[in-house]
Amino acid sequence: MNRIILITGATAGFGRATALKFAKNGYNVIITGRRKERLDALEKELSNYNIKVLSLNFDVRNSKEVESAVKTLPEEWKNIDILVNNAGLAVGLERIDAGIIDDWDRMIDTNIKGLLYVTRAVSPLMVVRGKGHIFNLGSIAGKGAYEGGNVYCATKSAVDSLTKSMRIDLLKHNIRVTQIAPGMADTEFSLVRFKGNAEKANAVYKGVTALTAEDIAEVIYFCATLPDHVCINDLVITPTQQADVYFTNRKT
Ligand code: NDP
Ligand code: 8X3
Repeated sequence: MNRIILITGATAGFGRATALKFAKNGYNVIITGRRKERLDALEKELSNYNIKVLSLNFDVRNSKEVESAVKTLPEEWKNIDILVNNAGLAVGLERIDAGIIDDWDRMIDTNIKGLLYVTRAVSPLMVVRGKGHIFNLGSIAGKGAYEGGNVYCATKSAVDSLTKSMRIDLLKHNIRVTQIAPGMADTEFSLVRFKGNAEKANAVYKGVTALTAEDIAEVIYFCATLPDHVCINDLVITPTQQADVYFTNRKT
């Protein structure tokens, strides 16, 4: 059996591009997400690459669903080499005094608790084998706060911190843990953040050549295919026109 990668949030953006990148390079791929029709379409597309594909349809916020999906994996699929904790979202950009509690809950439950549930289910499978590589999708939002980013930034700071502790906890088991912390990337991220308002979403990328999902997939593939003794701990990547969460050089 080829090497196996499990990607959360493979129905769009970084997750989808990562599934394609690894499939093209001979990995068997476990794709996960909530939108079943997208999983089905991607499964079909990935099957063109002479690899095996398995779809798992679950919500990372549901610990029971996550646990059961991983527990009931066919034996040969339990040898997961790479886990990409990618599923996540920002919802809203309200200042703290006007924040919408349901939006806060969605971000905390998905970006922090969901990542923990998936890691709790998958990491013991790596521990048993004494090898593995876990990627966590952080963000430059976890490195610096911005107006209205409050809870989203806090969830990504949590990912930053969890990545460090996961690397320590899993050290003696020979498991690599890498945070990828992107800046502005043109995916469905802003459409989700602005609840389907395309005008607001497009404005985020105005005058900037943003990162693409394929750029991030390329970086994940690079980190994953370095020699086994090399672990990239933390990789911050922005468009050339963006220095950090505050400074962006927009062309008008
Ligand atoms: P997209 O919106 O394009 O994709 C998000 C993916 O996450 C989708 O596949 C979605 O699948 C999945 N997802 C969301 N919520 C859940 C859930 N509850 N259960 C299971 N899957 C879920 O966004 P990106 O690809 O841009 O974002 C991926 C990650 O990268 C996120 O963690 C994001 O915070 C982070 N990031 C994004 C940046 C950007 O500018 N785009 C920059 C820095 C970090 P489905 O809806 O089918 O469940
Ligand atoms: C997404 C990047 O700067 O829009 O995590 O929060 S940012």
